[in-house]
Amino acid sequence: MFNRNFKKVALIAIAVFALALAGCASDGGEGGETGSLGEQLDYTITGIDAGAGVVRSAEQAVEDYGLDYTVQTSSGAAMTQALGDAIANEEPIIVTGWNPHWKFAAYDLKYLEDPKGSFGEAEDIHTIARMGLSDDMPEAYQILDNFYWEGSDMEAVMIEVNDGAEPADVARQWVDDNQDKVAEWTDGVDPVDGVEIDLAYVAWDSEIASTNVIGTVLSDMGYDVTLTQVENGPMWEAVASGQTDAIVAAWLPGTHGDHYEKYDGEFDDLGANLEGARIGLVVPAYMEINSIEDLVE
Ligand code: PBE
Repeated sequence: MFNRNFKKVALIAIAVFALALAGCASDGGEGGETGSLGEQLDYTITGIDAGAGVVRSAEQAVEDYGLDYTVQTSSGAAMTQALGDAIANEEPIIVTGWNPHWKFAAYDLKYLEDPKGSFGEAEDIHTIARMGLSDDMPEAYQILDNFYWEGSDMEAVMIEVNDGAEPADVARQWVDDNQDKVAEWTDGVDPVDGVEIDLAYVAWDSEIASTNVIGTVLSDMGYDVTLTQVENGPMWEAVASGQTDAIVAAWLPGTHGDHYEKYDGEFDDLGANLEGARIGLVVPAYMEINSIEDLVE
């Protein structure tokens, strides 16, 4: 008798406890998940390499908007992996993003509005040569100075690389398929015979694309081309000190503005090779937030 009553009470207690738990879970739940958006995201913005300008700008945004978030650094590849995984599971995610980038063709994404301007305005990507390159390698200098393409060109290369092809092979194919553009870059320039040239770059998908393409063009003109992969800070230091001959990966005026100022006068800015680039916080289109301000709790 006592035993039966005890069982009944215990069952009721469990039922009440379970109901209370369910009530808590639905409280403030978003998209069927539990907790606030910040809790679901573990207050994390998925960043890329620590040296990237977009990571620095994201940290600036955390400060400007007074967010409780931290920017987790990793790599461009880890970021796109996390983005793909989140989208496959329809989970929320916030990444440090930029375009040109293949992710906008692969997924339905949006930039979060940035009313405080932490990420700056539209950016251009510049070609920067070391001091003295114009005298030492006038042919390469001329080609680098002429190098200019569209975001859609860069994205076409990035998409193929993301599909698994070797960057050098994709660049080869792009150069073969776009001889009209390449002819403008090499117009009136004489070929050379095995002169060594070094281009430094960071392993961002966009810069893997551009550096391989211009490297292929220089190689076709007779240069013995080395592509040296480094981090962002060392890339700027290398072109300022003359350790590398040129970079085509300078995002200006905002993203790499600090490096530009630091080494101003120690390099030769050849101007934009691509216009209308952008950086910011990027989320899947299915997320309900539209502005960085929506992350303030
Ligand atoms: N990026 C791609 C770089 C520049 C090119 C936006 C990741 C950066 O943030 O420094």
